[in-house]
Amino acid sequence: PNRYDAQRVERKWRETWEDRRCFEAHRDPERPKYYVLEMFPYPSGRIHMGHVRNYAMGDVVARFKRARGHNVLHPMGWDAFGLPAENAAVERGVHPAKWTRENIASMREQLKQMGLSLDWSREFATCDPDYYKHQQRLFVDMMAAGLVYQKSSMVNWDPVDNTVLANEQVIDGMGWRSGAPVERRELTQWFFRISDMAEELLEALDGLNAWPEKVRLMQRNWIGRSAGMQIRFDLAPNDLTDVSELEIYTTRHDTLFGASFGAISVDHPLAAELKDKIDGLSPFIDECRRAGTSEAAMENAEKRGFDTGLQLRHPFDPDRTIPLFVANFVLMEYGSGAIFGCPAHDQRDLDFARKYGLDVLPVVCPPEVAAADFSIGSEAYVGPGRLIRSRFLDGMSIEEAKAEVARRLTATGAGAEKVNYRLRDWGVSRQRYWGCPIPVIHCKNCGVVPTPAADLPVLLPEDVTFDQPGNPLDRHPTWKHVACPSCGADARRETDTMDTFADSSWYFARFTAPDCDEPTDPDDVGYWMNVDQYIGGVEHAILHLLYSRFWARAMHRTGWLPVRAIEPFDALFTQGMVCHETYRADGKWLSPDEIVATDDGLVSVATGAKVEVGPSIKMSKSKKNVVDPEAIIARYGADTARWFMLSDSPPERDVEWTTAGAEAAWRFLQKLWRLIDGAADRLPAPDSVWPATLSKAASDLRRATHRAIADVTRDIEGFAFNKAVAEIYRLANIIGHVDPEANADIGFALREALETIAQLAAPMVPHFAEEAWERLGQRRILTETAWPRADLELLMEAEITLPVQVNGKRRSEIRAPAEAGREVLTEMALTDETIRRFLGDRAPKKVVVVPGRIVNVVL
Ligand code: ANZ
Ligand code: ZN
Repeated sequence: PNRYDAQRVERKWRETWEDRRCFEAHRDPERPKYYVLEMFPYPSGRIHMGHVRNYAMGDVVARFKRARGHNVLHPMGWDAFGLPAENAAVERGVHPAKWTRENIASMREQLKQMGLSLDWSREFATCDPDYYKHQQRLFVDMMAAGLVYQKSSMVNWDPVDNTVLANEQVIDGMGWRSGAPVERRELTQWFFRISDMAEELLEALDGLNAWPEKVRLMQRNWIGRSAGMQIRFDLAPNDLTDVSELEIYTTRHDTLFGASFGAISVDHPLAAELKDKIDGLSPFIDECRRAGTSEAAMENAEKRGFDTGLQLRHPFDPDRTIPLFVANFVLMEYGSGAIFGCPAHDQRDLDFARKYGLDVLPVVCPPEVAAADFSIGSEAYVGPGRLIRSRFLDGMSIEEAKAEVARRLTATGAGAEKVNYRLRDWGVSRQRYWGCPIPVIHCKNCGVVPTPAADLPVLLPEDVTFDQPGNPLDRHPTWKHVACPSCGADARRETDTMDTFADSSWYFARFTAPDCDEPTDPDDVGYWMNVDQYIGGVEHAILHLLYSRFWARAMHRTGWLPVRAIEPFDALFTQGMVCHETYRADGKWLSPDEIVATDDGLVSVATGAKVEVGPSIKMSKSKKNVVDPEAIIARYGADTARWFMLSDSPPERDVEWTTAGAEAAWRFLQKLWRLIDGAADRLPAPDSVWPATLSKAASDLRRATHRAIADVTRDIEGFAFNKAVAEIYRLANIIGHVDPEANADIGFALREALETIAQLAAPMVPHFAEEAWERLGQRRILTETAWPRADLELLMEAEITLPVQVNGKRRSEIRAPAEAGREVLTEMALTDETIRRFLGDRAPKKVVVVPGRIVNVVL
């Protein structure tokens, strides 16, 4: 018998597919289109097991849909701009373009080894001028549509390197290279007006039924709609400022009588005005700013305030005043950058009040508690209840009190109901080289002038240096000096580049016509969009998907996407992670190939020290628990890697990579090959005419085959790839027990079973399946063959109805496979709804089964 040689077979079929251009997509109005996309990779240099899992899943879908008659688009590209390339330039002196191109070249080779049914003719990288040119065009169009603007905002500033840092370059508040404490600085930056679409982006989530509920929830929380009030507080006269009132935002206006202080953000205009007039305020503000700009940094920082000495008047009681603080926990970008604090009903306010000795005035009393007995200790009360100590609100529920406060304040003009969103506008300016240049020109006469479409792309210059900190574009000797397109005067190019999230916010649309000389082609984008199935990691559940949804809308408004493509991704699947055990010896992490099994257990290859085995966690370089896909493919072939990835756990859950599992997958393919290879020469020729009647053995096999077709089809459609794999194992097992000599007609059923198993396994192990198909004498390649159809009649016959009795009386009936044995029938009878209800918690004494006839439960 021929041993199955994965390396040879896989190379052969990849070449065949490539020669026949099997996976190049073309518009075809005759067939239903299907666009399947996996999140494109960042070209870090090597593919990892997470990629293997992601792309194997996408490939199952693509191959399955193709076999089912869909016109499939399944493209691949590279999310190629970004910081690591620049870091490589700084650290190793290699140009970001060269580093990126080389990484792409090696990762492309690795991906090709996986035998993915990708349309490589559509490949692009986001750093291709031919891609970012169109991104610049979209930016300019978005500017014209009012979706882009400039404003001054805070950035992370490294005071030693004199450079702006991305959030990921700030580690525990320190600059990643300098180690110096990072400061917040104001800088003029570009923004996308995503907050304008907050309501739309929120509402449309309801329609995305084929998205995981948890992702929709994360998006909802990120958008963070909150309905509250904007309320005016007057400032008591003072000699520090002429400002006479302050707008605050609250979602708990019911607690207004519990207010015991007011607070403004350190970035509030009033704080800026008071800064140099009050001793100690300026250093306080500087210190707060040093804590970093990220929301998380502000959330986690200790709550601190500075008493300005100013007083706010209570809106319902001008004689009552509360102190005004400048506080580090009030964000300028949310609401109005000013709050009133109600310590009794907000934990943060309570901590603050305890720290600064402020009043704690409970105004919402929990149900079943007497107002007189109610007091606040170290925990704020945030539950439901009735209003107390609140004059005209007393006795009302929270909702009633909110309505009453809203009514009164609106009537006097002191307040207005307001919806706020947590979602802020998207700052896209990066003071970096390796990104898409923002295509605008600053002219002293004309202001900001967009680069005319005819002058695009604004190319990144190649001759840049990384020997000093800061933005290489900014210090380039000539690049930024241009003539104003509008008046011809000497002008300056924008030296900021776009956040790389912009690059990945519309690539899916570009794949529909990657060579078009405009951003999209109406026919192509109209035919292919939306993406029918998007697959990727849950780590992109918020920003990437939200930004893509925003761009889709922006592209629609600017005419680059047809109406029905406003939501870019019809269905979304988020796969789990790939995990592996961790190993430690001599106090160091060891990789799986630095250890070896001995009689005394696992030891370190280098030192012989005993290895401690840790839990299975996400593969990561820092824990060294990574397995290199290239090594696995070289050893077992791509099919084995794919099969194991798909077989072990449900796709949405984490999977643990083990050597034993990979070997088992390999052995299964070997065994299946022996079955096919051993039988192939003894089977009736393909397409021979079946005998008129079949023996029992042959019909049983047929039934198992068609059951497998029905089940695998259902499982792939439902993203239950592990179950599909299990069905294939089961069918293989049945085939393995068939005696080819049993009957004259068994060969027909056996041929059908073997052909079917090749077809069903093809989405997962495509090279193997092609080889098996060919070995079975088929001339047409499997990739160009339609998916098998289950003969429903065969399956119907296969099910019978059995009566179920309890103590001899008929109580219910079950539908069961005709061949079901005692165990299966017992279980089915006892789990039948009617019988379960009938039995209650009485345990049956015994169950009498006559297979094919009846089940009797004896109590
Ligand atoms: C008074 C109050 C009393 C509040 C109470 C809460 C509980 P969401 O739901 O997220 O919108 N707030 C308003 N603007 C803020 C800002 N710029 N920075 C920090 N906090 C701000 O949160 C709204 C609540 O967060 C508002 O309601 C306000 O505090 C605070 F018992 O007002 B509340
Ligand atoms: Zn000009």
